[in-house]
Amino acid sequence: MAALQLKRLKKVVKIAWTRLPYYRAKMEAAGVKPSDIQTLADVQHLPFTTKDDLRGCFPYNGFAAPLEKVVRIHASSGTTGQATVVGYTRRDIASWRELMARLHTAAGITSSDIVQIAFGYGFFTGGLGHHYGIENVGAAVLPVSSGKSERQIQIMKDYGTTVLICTPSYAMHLAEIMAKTPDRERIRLRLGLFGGEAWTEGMRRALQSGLGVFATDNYGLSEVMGPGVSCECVEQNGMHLAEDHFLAELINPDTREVVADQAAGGELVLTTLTKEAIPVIRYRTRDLCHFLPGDCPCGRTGRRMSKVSARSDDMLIIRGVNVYPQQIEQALLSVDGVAPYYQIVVSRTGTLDELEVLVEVTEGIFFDEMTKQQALKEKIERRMQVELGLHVKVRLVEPGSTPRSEGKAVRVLDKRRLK
Ligand code: DLL
Repeated sequence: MAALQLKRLKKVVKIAWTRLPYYRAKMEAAGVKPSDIQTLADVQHLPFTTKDDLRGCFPYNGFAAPLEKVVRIHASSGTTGQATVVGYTRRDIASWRELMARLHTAAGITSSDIVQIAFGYGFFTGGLGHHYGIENVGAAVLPVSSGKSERQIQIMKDYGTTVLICTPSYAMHLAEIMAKTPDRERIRLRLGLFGGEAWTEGMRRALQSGLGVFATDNYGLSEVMGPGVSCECVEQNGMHLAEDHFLAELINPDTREVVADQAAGGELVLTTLTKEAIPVIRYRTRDLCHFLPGDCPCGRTGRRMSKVSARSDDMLIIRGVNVYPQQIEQALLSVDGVAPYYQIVVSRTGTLDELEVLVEVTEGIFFDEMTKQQALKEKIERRMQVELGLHVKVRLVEPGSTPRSEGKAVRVLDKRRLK
């Protein structure tokens, strides 16, 4: 694998040098040239690529292949600013399809499955990315796309869906609707492949019991391809990286040095090794994770990354304490009686930041007497204090009152930014 990666790395660096002016300028500024790449460790001498670099290439300046070789274009809009455009040559699409089929097979999908894709189809890579992999495995795809949640459930019943693919937050919303559906026994779901956003083990438990599935995680980002960068297998213990297509490093996001202890973790940095249309070198994903030691009992060799614990740019600083939304989710879902629907609200009174979490409770508890509600609220607040080292105000709210997502959930309402 290392020999293959080195061969591919040398090639991609040469291509970037000759065909990507923005990247060549960076290399020249850093004083490195393609011939300096002699070992895999030499990747560390190469400059990073950031989302802003790619935005600056809008729409086609980051393409290393001529447009007539490009057969597909996706884009990631993000919440602010210019979209990042990604292109694929025929070969890129073929590798993507192959990687997706690997992912689906690792998660247990076979040609007998009926797979409902409830990711958005369109510029977002989730829908079409998964679609082609499923076809490659030979299972049947139901290309439903996201939204129209009641209809999603009806389709599951009518078509005998066995696998659901979407974001974990949308899956949670579907679970909620499913709980109220009259003839639930008609639903034959057995697997759930969830990705596109961070989710905790507590959310996995809630999804597995709510939907009656075995749930696995899969990770990717449009800048380097889309889904398919890494995926869990049936061991549910770390995501296998597609190392023949991506070279993965972990860096300390502050010093930008490669971390010595990979098990301790850092920010994931990815270099595409085979992409033709848009090769990306040392892309700073902002996603925090660690690498898992040892081999996976499934028999796949190579490196596994942990679930993504957070995005470095999602970090909230509350009265000097760093808090990630996933830590809040983890603390919350470890308390009995809490439904996995919540919203984080950050506000400022005078100079003081406040963190409030609106937590939906199961119907029984909501209609319980005040003393029981108060006890639960205090229990959650204590758990938050222990886990986050911060006093968090908890407000118990009625079931169904926090926003539901059909794609990626927006968990944080930062009122400080609205002022
Ligand atoms: O979300 C690609 C994708 C689609 C992956 C469907 C998996 C399934 P983007 O819209 O460019 O691409 O967003 C990429 O989403 O940098 C992470 O922050 C986050 N993300 C994606 N998958 C996971 C995951 C797609 N499994 C950004 N766990 C990434 C945690 C994830 N975060």
